[in-house]
Amino acid sequence: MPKIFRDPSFDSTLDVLREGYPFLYNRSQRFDSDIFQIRLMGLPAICLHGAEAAELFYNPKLFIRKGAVPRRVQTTLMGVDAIQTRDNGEHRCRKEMFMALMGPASRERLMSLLAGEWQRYAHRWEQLDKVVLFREAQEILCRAACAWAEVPLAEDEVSKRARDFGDMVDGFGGVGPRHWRGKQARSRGEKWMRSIIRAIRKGKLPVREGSPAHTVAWYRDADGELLDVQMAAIELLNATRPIVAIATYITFAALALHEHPAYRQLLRNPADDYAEVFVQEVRRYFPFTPFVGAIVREDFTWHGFQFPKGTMVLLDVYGTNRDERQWPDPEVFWPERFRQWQDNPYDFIPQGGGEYLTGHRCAGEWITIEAMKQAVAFLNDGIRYDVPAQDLYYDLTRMPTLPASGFVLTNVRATG
Ligand code: PAM
Repeated sequence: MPKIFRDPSFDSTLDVLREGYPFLYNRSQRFDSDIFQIRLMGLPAICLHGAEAAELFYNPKLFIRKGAVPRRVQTTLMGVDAIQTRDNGEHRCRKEMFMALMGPASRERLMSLLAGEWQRYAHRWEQLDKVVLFREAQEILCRAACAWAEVPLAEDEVSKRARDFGDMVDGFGGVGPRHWRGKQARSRGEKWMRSIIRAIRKGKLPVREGSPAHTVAWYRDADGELLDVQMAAIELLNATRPIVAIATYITFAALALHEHPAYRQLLRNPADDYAEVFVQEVRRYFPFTPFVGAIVREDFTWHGFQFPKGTMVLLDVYGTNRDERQWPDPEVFWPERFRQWQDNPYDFIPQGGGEYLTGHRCAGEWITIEAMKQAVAFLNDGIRYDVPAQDLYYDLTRMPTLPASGFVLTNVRATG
């Protein structure tokens, strides 16, 4: 029986933080293998890379999520015991609730709210000396996400709530102050959402049936019970915060437009949906999620390698999106590569792979793609702007990462 190659390092926890996104990718290349083992926080972890391994990882019969998400990620990004950590019928039932919010009419409503906000902000930006796109996009997305979810948001709360959503995301790979900021943002966010859930259930806050706030507040879990107020608050954050997180991809899309201005013309061709391949390449090329984890459900073997029950398994998201077998010249930004892509749910996994309903693939992936296409069209044609000298470097050892300046625009003129 073949043995899984072990990284000679005694424990890799510090190396993960030191190397950041390419940690697993570096090793899969160094060991020339799609599977190897490390020790992480003192425990063995089997690491997987590439499409074939992703297909294994996303088989819900072989893996569970309970116990796979570090507590520090739950207390900042996702919420403790939220859908991302659930399995079996419990996960399926809750995922149906999230997917019910992702239908065409609901997505269209969100996109139309977003379109209005981009227009409004464009006129505001004309009065400003400079605009930090990342921060402004977070506010725009926060306003639209709350309006879409029917979560009331007073004008004087907007920047604070947008910042809190952002800090929850920013906390997932942070230690020290960044982690604490993420935790505090989550505490405030959960308190806010608890008050909304209570108000809806007491009939004090009227919300439309089918809206995200109504759906979460009145959702009955697999056991037929309403979620407790805290869990409902966590899941309402899970329906809204990831929309604000799209600001990261929008900022990277602005960077791509800046670094490859030739695409501006191609994006204007009405006969071609070039925006689709452009935003897919942004999601492939620029880093967001470094890896995801799961736990082996029962002993099994794969290609003769043993996976003992209870072992932590990590899937290399960053490296799978630059696997040369599927993505030749992975370090070249080249949207046309997506013309040939066969929609394989395992070789391109920026927001997870596999199935939406039965698996842990991000429910908001379609929203992400549509919001990015809209933002790219807006940056290309909705405004004119200058990009002054600034620090556009994004540090791969920081998770999540972003161009250091947040992408500054000056001399903004709205075209509409
Ligand atoms: C959201 O949920 O708001 C969308 C953004 C999610 C992106 C990151 C997902 C990260 C998942 C696991 C990360 C573990 C990394 C730990 C690094 C030390």
